[in-house]
Amino acid sequence: MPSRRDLLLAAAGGVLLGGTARSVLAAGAAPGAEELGQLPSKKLLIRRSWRPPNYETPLADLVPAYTSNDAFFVRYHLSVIPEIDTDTWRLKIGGAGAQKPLMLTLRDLKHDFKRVSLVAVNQCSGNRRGLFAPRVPGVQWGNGAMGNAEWTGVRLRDVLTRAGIAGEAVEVVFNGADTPVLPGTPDYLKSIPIERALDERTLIAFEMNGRALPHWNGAPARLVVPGWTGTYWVKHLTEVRVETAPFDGFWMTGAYRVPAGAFPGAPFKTQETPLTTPITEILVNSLITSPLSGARVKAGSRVELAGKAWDGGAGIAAVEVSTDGRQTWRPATLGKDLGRFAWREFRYRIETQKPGLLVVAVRARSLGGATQPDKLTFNPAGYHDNIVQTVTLEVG
Ligand SMILES: Nc1nc2c(c(=O)[nH]1)N[C@H]1C(S)=C(S)[C@@H](COP(=O)(O)O)O[C@H]1N2
Ligand SMILES: [Mo]
Repeated sequence: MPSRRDLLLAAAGGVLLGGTARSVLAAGAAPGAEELGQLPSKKLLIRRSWRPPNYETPLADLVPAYTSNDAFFVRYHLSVIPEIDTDTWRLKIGGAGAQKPLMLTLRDLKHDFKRVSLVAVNQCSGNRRGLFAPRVPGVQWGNGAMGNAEWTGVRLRDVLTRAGIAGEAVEVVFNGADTPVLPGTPDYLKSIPIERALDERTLIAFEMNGRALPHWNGAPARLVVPGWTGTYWVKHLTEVRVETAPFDGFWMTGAYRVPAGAFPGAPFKTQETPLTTPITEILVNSLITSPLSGARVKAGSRVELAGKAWDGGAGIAAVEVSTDGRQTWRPATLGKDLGRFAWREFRYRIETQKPGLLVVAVRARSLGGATQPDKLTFNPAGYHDNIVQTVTLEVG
């Protein structure tokens, strides 16, 4: 059997990455509990799979306003992930809808276009899939396949404009440097509608929280599609293609789709079928970061509830808390507005009364009027779990 380190190196495309791979069980972990693991230059994260590397951010690391680069979740579909030499890296811009195909170095990208920064949540479509009942296949993510960061780069629009966009362009396709181990596995390519590609907030980013992108989060440059789920945020970009026909790659037609009409969100017209449509925007959602469910608190005491709320870019209007079985709701205090694609911190002071179990429910509302549902809309891929969040306290 290969050792874990061998697997890690294989996952890194055979490139020696330095640093050690280690894995430990969380202290006092019960059988079946979350296993922690470490990728080079990352801190201990919750390991969901080794190969490809899928690592989730622990709840404690989702407390700060910005998720730190070394704690940010890592999601890959393919296991050959080369470490890219920034000096020889090239980004190719072409496709049937590009009139003047071009090739950019990292230097060109950084110096020839206007630099832009924005704060946005990167959330995997399958975040919380592991909480689905009945269980659905796929990486069994808990709450941490997401994070909030400041992304810095250039507008995709500016780069495409230089390549000359044909009037017939319908989609833009992105490829990254990672490849499958077996030739039968489809390479990871994604497309977005031309309108989304030309949106001024769609970026080719080379920095995260003011530092160069970490290897595992897409160095040297990745796509950032604020408000859309992480699947479109292609890492280790190598090629951008302006296309005049809908892209029919597996990761568009065979994955990351939801039943037609089941969820709100921006349409993706050129990829719709009568039965399914690509997942697009992040739905309004919240996460309670403290207290933890099961916490023991004294009757007649005060407990600070805290967490984050976010959506696909309308922005957060309110977060409401119920301590009486969802009959009455009171507003939480919102923290600093970091931008409409960022998450928003919230706080609420709970006054505990009689001993017993106290269920605290939290729901966010967006400026677009959307709110979190009580019940999960089941879908076979386990996406869009944005139901009302709860913690249960033991008041004694
Ligand atoms: N090249 C490449 N880019 C990719 C992926 C991938 O497998 N390969 N996965 C996507 C998915 S599904 C998600 S959720 C995000 C996760 O971003 P992160 O790993 O930086 O957290 O990357 C996206 N970009
Ligand atoms: Mo994802």
